[in-house]
Amino acid sequence: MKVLLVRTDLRTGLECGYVAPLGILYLAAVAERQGHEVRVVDLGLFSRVADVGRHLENAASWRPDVVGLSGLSASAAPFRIVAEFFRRRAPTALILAGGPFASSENDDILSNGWADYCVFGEGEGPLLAVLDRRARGESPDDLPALSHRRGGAIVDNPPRDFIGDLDALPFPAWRHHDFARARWLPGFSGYAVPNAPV
Ligand code: B12
Repeated sequence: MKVLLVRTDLRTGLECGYVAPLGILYLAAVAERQGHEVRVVDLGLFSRVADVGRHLENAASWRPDVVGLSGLSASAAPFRIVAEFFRRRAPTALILAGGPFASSENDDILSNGWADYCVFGEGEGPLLAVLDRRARGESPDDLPALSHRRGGAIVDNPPRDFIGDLDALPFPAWRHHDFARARWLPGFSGYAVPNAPV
């Protein structure tokens, strides 16, 4: 599967400045380990609208099978714009949302049609399970840690267990990070308490 992972937090939108998108770099690493092709677009790197547009156009022309969107709640506005962009420019792609915004405001995302599925909490297991189902042409509707819209209602599936052995995870796929633009690397972790208050 061709998997495009997009960080929707724009550079200028947040108070504390740029931090590397650790979550989607972990997701890129596990997806690549399973043999999927991955591209990452980190909108946090760009402050010019023209650059954002160019990178999104390039990504859409790659024709991803699955688009994974990641962002903070503070970035709801760009999240919406990016989601609507991929609905138009990659109409056959499945759109999956994860990270803090999708974990806390999945009903907003799903009822507006900005994603087909929201993942809450740790994303590695759910992402691989969705890719596996998608590759086999099967529905991910019943997978744990996912929510989706059915009719007028939002269906929240039960959560997954936290990852038991963090050492089994590959390192983040740093080759997707643009070190020329951003050298600051975080040394934090939210595993087992994803998206919980600091
Ligand atoms: C460490 C940390 C920081 C650090 C570094 C952050 C970083 N990006 O590296 C510092 C101190 C700099 C920081 C700053 C801020 N933070 Co902070 N931070 C955290 C903390 C404690 C852990 C984040 C982390 O590194 N997780 C590890 C990575 C690997 O996990 P992850 O990014 O969540 O990704 C996983 C899942 O979310 C999921 N996932 C993510 N994206 C996607 C996409 C798809 C498609 C899928 C399927 C899954 C998926 O899978 C990933 C792998 O398991 C969390 C609380 C927590 N326990 O999660 C708050 C948290 C993320 N921060 C928060 C906030 C508000 C901020 C600030 C906006 C504060 C401010 N006012 O400036 C800034 C924004 C910084 C920025 N530019 O991103 C909120 C976000 C709330 C929300 N709903 O948006 C959180 C959740 C805390 C809270 N509950 O209030 N933060």
